[in-house]
Amino acid sequence: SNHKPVVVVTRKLPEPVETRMRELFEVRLNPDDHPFDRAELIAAVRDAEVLVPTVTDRIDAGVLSQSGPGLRLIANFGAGVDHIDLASARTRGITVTNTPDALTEDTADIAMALILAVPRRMQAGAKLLRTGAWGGWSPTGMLGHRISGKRLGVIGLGRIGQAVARRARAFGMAIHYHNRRRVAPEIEAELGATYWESLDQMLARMDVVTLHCPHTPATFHLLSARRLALLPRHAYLVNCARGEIVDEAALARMLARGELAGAGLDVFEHEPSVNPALLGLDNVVLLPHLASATHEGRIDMGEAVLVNIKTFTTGHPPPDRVVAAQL
Ligand code: 8YV
Repeated sequence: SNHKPVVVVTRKLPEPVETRMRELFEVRLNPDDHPFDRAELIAAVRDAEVLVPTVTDRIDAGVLSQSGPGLRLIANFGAGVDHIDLASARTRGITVTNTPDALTEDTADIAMALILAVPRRMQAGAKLLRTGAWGGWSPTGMLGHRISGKRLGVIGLGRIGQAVARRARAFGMAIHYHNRRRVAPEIEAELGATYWESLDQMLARMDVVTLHCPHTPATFHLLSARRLALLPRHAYLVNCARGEIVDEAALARMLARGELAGAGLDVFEHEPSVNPALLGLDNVVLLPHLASATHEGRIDMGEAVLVNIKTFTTGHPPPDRVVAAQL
């Protein structure tokens, strides 16, 4: 048929992605890239047959309750879908897809960069230099900690977790992991990875811990104050997943008191605000949710969204289904 599905895109996407979308669909874009407020989101779910949201759109049950009968697909631009009420989408027969493969390597690169930057004190060193306080090289100046030979605990050994583990192994780290389920023996063998069924027991033995699980009701504050306290004082924490997985206030308190050695954070519990107690610390590297932010990655993400929409709207199951509703 000639019917072009009405696709509402909540944020400005890279030019080539928008051009391709315009060719294929009846598309409503957001040219000035302002984040939609609740009223705009409700208008979007009322009008759209396909909604393309991002992490900044809270598609909760209340918003979905206003959706029109035409809304059949939410094709998320991004991997994490914690901003979408999946149960409510399922109940309403709305399929949800994401873009899991497009950002794996870029996100793993930033996690690895933080695993290097924090123990090697790059933030403190850069500050020393830029404030004119650097007095020159000294045998005891700017000492950090070696990462090779140390233990990395990966929480969530999925696509991104495995890509980080592969990198860390190349840097000489020993890979440990906690996951809902043990991964395939070939993957454990390739990574030389040790499985810990007990997260608590793993935490107590790690030098660096990196988070790569999704944010779900089961992982909210997975690293609670109690669990953070299980980490050795010399341990570092890296989070490129979701801020909500860590009790950010407890983490900030512990870092300030020297109860943890440092942290590298690309995500925060209440983005875009960041716990003020973190801002003054030299033992943390704070990044503005940029782990997937490459020109190439955004094109790949757009491509994945297009494939999911095209497949779905031509009557086939899309490749990246998170919620598979009846077609
Ligand atoms: C994405 C992210 O760019 O994919 C994710 O889960 O957190 C980001 O890096 C964002 O989701 C876009 O919606």
